Amino acid sequence: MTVRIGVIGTGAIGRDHIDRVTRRIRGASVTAVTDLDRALAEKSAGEAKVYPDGAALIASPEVDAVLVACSDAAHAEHVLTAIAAGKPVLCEKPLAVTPEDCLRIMAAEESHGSRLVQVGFMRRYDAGYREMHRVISAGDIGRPLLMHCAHRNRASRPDYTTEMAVLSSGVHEIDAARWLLSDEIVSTQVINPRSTRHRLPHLTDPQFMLFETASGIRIDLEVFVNCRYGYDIRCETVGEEGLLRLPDPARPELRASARIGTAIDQEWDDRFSAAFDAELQAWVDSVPTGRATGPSSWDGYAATAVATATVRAQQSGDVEQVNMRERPAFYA
Ligand code: ISE
Repeated sequence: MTVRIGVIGTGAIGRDHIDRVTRRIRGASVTAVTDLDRALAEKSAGEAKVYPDGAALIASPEVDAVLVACSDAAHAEHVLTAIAAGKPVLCEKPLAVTPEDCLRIMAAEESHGSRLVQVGFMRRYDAGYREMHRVISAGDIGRPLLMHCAHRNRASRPDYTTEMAVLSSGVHEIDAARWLLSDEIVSTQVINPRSTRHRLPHLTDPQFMLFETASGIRIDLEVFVNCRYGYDIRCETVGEEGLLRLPDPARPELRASARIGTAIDQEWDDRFSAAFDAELQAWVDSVPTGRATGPSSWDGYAATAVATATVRAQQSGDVEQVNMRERPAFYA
């Protein structure tokens, strides 16, 4: 079976996914695209048909599965429409911008009766993160006590805001930490060091976030989106019996001019290209089975609940509690 995919949103990540499905993913093709900017959709469409909006694309008999890659605020609406149509959906992170919308998605999915939604937390498909997950789950570092993370971007776009450091960037580490530690984050705090002179005046950068999990593990996360030197993602877990560190991507070592060096990725799509491929392939493979396998709506909800509390913490300067529902048996 060739899975016929409809892509909603043809901005940077949408175009990246169209290219990926067209050139590298087995068993799928892009048959439909849409974007608020029709000219942009037409430019990215290739062989695919351009639809006037997300609802028309989802309803099309030429679409088996939906990939939501539009602006964050529109995710929930399209995911709910896809669930109502009984179509599998891969939604870029975040699942929705409010916990309430995530809960609506969970309720709709539960009434449908099986998992239809996969959330685009693609770090879970990165080889280094997967190995960390395996080692922690095997108990090789004993009980985890601490986690140190950093999320660094070379430079932020002019429309990037202080809140986006949590909602758009830090949310990746929030999900990765929950997944690696099999634990939920219960409280959050944000501390701001001196800001870099390489930021725009509206932005607080870098930021230092501190999380605590239900079992008492402490996680610190530096989000620094104008670090200048590259796209650098770090994660280190300290356990009772040992320490585990996310490997840097394998790059050859260059020895020249009396120095030793390796290249540093400059953008997210270089650093996580293989992870995105694996994520998309896993999603496409799951479509004919009728049951999504990757990060679930529950994971999307939990990440948004923590992110929302962290935005509160940015504003209050206090430790904020994360108010989360119990995990429904449906997502066990
Ligand atoms: C962007 O949305 C991403 O997902 C990137 O991985 C992240 O590094 C960047 O800061 C976000 O804005």
